[in-house]
Amino acid sequence: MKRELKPNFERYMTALHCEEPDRVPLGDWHVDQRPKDAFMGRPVKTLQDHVDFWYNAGFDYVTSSSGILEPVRVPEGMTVRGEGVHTEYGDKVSREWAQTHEGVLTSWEKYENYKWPKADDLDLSKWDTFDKILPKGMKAILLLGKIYTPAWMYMGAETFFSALEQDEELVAAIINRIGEIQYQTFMRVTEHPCVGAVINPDDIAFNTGLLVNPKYLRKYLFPWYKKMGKVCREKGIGFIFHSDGDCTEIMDDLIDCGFHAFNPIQPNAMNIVEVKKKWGKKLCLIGNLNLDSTLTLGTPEDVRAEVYERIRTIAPGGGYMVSSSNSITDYVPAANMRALLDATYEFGQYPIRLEEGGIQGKFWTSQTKVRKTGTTKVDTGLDAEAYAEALIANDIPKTISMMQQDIDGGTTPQNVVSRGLIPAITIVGEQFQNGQIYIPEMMIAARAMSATLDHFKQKLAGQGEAKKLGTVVIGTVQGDLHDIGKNLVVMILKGQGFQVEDLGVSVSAAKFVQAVKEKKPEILAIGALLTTTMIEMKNTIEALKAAGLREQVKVIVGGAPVTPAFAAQIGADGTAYDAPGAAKLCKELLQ
Ligand code: B1M
Repeated sequence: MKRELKPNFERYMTALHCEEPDRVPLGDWHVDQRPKDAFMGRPVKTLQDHVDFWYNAGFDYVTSSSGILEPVRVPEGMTVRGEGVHTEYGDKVSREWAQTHEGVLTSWEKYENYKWPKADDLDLSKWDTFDKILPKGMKAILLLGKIYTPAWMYMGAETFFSALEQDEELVAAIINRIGEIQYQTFMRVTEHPCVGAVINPDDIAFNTGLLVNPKYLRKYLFPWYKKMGKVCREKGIGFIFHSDGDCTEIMDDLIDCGFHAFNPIQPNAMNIVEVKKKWGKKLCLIGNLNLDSTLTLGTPEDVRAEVYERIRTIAPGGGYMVSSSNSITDYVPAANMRALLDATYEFGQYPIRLEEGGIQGKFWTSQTKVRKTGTTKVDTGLDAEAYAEALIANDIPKTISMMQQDIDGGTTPQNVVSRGLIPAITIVGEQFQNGQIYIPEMMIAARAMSATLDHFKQKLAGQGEAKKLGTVVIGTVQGDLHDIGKNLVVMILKGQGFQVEDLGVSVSAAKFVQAVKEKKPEILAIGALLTTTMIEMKNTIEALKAAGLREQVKVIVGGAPVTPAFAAQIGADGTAYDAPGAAKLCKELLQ
């Protein structure tokens, strides 16, 4: 489709103010290298090349990080490298990401001795260039302001989660240090006349809710956002918040921080129609085009149909921009990206008068998870609820003394575990599923349980080694480096009495097969968080079949994009939506 390219950042600002511009603007904040190159038909390398891409693709802006190097980056030696697979661009896409277990800032001593970057040392010269080279009507959008994400990356996710509950002051100090550096950089860059808006990409949520209790966000994070929001409002520039996942709990806080817009409204985490009803008059919505399915697995016609539907339902009245539900990744086919751009121009002219069912195409509507309520009450003769409370509070001495009392009262150590501690960790899991507690509390409870079991190791061994439920070999598939969820599954499985062999991230089908041969597990648990890597689950099952091992092991698959239909289609024995569900499923499969 031939589109008339007339960038006009006023259009973007009008949408940010929740009003109707001349047409619905495009709103993506990041496009990976491969789709950029494919769109331009040449490598996009220089600053001018990047500007050319954003201009020719039909955006009213170019986005950019602050400098050649980010002010706060994942420190040297803390990254792992993995391969992205199954892009349509042929070659393998290598990615580097922060490790989650152990960071570089894990103690006060390390914090004090760390050589922090200074805003003064940054090379911000590209902003002088933008001032000169941006085409008429275009502005630059600064990508800066994340504080929560670098904080956990510096500490390692697991250290960060436990420190929040156990050394809150250290987390506060790290967040403030990062906040200060980000703020100073933000102040320097926003002096440039080319800056039209700031997007703060700080992921604080996942599919079913916030990663941590919002009380911490309100205490340590939002004051920094608010400071930046005030400056943006005073300068008349846009301020946009990007976080994946379900942010329902803090939407009012975002308005209070001064954000004009919220992105990307992931369809399987938040229902955009509901979000529009509740907050659409105060927050412009940018996003919702399904990266899990339509953009990655659908056809250009499907993408066109989804853009049509989003514009039809969300754009009337203003305050909407079309964008993917994360970013245009390497595994979005070039034709699908083009369909998104073209359809936004085709259907986005105001006033919007699109009929329901106006065009055909298969697209995936919002399927958000409905939270469970309540916890299951089981009378085991021991006070499982009190155990659960002590575990969540990380009160190991209390759990130990409760266990000792129950043993003294005549229950065998084995039975205290099966009737007290295991039901307790099940309650903890249900509280997490209900949204009563967050990841740190669940993780701490799982660790407190293993410390308690450790304490009674000899007594349990005296009765014959505590019988393990079975062995689970687990890992994240090749090309996928997400492991926070998988690590939670490991902890809960261990808490429930499974022997767990964790193969880590980016595990090839061959490595899974080898582990099944060597460890002879009852269950193989395979995780993936990327649509493009889910296919590796199927490949692993096929490899097990080829090695003649499929009948010897039950296979479960899981992770945010995995559905029961997908699990059945690839021949898995089951799937679970979350970590407590995975443990329940493993138990069921062994019966
Ligand atoms: Co990424 N990321 N990420 N990311 N990231 C997602 C997953 C995404 C959904 C965000 C979005 O669309 N808005 C999206 C994937 C979309 C898709 O393909 N369907 C995405 C993308 C696109 C990417 C990159 C491609 C971004 C880019 O480069 N353009 C890139 C890929 C890197 C790679 O793997 N090759 C990338 C990178 C990263 C970070 C490194 C920055 C970081 C990962 C750090 C790490 O894990 N070491 C990260 C994060 C943190 C996320 C989000 C924000 C949060 C994931 C998380 O840790 N959640 C995520 C957004 C989201 O989930 N909505 C997103 C907390 C965790 C407890 O939940 O993992 O869902 P979860 O686990 C749950 C359940 O799923 C279940 O139990 C857990 C809870 O009890 N579960 C299982 C998990 N594994 C299971 C296994 C089972 C059973 C249940 O049985 C085997």
